[in-house]
Amino acid sequence: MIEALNDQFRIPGHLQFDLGQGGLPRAIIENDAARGEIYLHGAHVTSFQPRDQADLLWMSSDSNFSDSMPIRGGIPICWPWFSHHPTDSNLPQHGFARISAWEVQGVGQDSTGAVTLQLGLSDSDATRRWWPHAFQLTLSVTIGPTMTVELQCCNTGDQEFGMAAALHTYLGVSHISDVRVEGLAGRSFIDQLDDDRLHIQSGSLEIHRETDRIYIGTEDDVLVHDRSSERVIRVAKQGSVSTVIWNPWIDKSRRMADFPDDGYETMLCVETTNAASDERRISPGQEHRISQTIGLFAG
Ligand code: TA6
Repeated sequence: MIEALNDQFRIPGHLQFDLGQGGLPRAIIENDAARGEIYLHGAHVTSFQPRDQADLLWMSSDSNFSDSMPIRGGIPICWPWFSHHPTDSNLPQHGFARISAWEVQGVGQDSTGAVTLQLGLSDSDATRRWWPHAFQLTLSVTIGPTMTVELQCCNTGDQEFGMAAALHTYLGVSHISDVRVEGLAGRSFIDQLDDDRLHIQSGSLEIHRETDRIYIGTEDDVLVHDRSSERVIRVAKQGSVSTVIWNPWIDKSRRMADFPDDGYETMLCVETTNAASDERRISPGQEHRISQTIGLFAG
C-alpha cells in the first residue's frame, strides 16, 4: 500500500508516505517553511511544526494508534455529530469520520512551495451502519508557513441532512497556567460543565480548572498567548461561527487511558466547529466547507 501511494502521489523531497505509529499509513510533508504529518486513519493531522519552532500541535504520549480507535491529540475530525450522538449513546463519540479509513484523493504544491494533501471519505456499508445518508467528505491540508485544514462536506443523496463538525485542534502550550486566550470577549458560551447554562465571556480567558465551553457567534481569530514561550498561536477560520475551548484539567486527565495524567498542563483545545446552534443543514447536491488556518502570530 505504501509503495503504491508513493508511486502515485509522492512529491520528491516534499511529500511521502510511510507507516507511522501502530503501523498506520501516514503522509509526511516537508518544505522550507514547515513539516507536517497526517494519518490516513481519520484524516488525522498529528503534527505541524514551522521551521525552527516547536510543534504547534499537542499529541498524547499515550495515544492509541489502531484502526478502530481515535488518535488522541493533533486535529481529530468530528463529523457528522459533535460530542455524543443526540439520540443513541451506543454510536461513536464525535461521529465516525475520525475512526474511518480515508483515501488519498490528490496532492499538490503551489508556487510558494506550500504542499497540499487531499483525503476523501464517502458513504459505505460501514458508515451506513451509523448514519443513513449519502455524502462525500474531502479534507484538504495545506502546509506552508501556516497550516490550513478544510473539511468539505457534499450531500450526494436525495434527502437533506443536518450535520455538526469540529476541527478538534489540540494546541501545544508551555504551561496552561501561563496561557491567555483572546478573541472571544463578549461572546456567549454554553458551559458544558454548568448544565449547559449560557454565560458571557468577559475579556480574555485563562484556564485554571476543567474547561469545556461552546462559544457561539464567534467569527474573530482566536489568539493563544503562551507567555512562557513568548509565542502567540493564531486560529483563523471560515464556515464556522462556533468555537469550543477544552482543557480536561487534573481529574479528567487521570480518567482518560490515552491521556497522560499531567497532559492537561501542556495542551489547550481550540476547536473550529459547527456545533450547537451552528449545526448546518445541507440540501441534496449542496455542500458546506469549514476551515481553519493556524500559525504563529507575529503580533
Ligand atoms: O471538545 C470538547 C469535548 O467534547 C469534551 O467534552 C471531551 O469529551 C473532548 O471533546 C474529547 O472527547 P473524546 O471523545 O476525544 O475523548
